Amino acid sequence: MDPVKIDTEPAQPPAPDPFALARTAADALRVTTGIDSADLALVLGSGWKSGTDLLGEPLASVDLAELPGFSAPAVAGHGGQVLVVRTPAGKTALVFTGRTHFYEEKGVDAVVHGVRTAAALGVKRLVLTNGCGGLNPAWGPGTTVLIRDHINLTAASPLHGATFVDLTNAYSPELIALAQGVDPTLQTGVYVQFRGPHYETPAEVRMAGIIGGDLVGMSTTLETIAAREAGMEVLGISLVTNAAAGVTDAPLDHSEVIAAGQEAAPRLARLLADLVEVL
Ligand code: 8IG
Repeated sequence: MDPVKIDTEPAQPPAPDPFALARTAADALRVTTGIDSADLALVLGSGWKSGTDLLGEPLASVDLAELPGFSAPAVAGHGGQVLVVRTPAGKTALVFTGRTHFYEEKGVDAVVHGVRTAAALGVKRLVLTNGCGGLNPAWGPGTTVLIRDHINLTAASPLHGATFVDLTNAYSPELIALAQGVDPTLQTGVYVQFRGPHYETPAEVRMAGIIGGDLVGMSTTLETIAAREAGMEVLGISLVTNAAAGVTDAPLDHSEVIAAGQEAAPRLARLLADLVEVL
């Protein structure tokens, strides 16, 4: 008997190499902005958009959606440009006013595409900011905390194949010291990334504390891993926009997050401006 013929699906096109895609995006940025390379990159998370205000001389602004491999932001209150800024210290900084989150289900390569694009432009120092929930009741909404280490609970990695990247000093002790030189009141904490987009249950927040976490959020750790693979130094800064679930009796809502960011805005802009002067 003849073997049964099965109508097979057409073969999937090969997945694009994420590093090649980042080089393409870097080239597009060179063409549209006129820069050849950059020294620093900043990623502005929830509440941090005012961080562009005092950084230096704006040279260019490009919608991320117009660059290869990027897409428009998914969340109200999240931005979607990359700015090129000349800092007072004469450095060229890329400022991403939005990011792709893991919960958007575009894949981990999409989450770290901005980091890889920055690396392709020669960036050596990366500042990752976020808005997050705080476990420490003393860290009320508006508190900024330097990330000293992370726990990645997404069960995902941006690395492909047997790429064994050391994360011992994932958050540069040298950059933490520089930041504390700018603001000696800055404390450090361990950031725990959950997948989201739901906030945690109180039991999950208690677990995060038991395993060593101080902050809970939905970003940053995958970007840090990709940055370390690329050899960049990372400074992570969290804005506590809300007490994590169960830390107080109050329920969480997104408008509270936005309000905390607006209230903290001038202080965050000052902090980032002071930071880029020493980075
Ligand atoms: I802003 O409480 C912000 N982002 N996972 N939990 C998590 N992410 C957050 C939170 C929070 N607040």
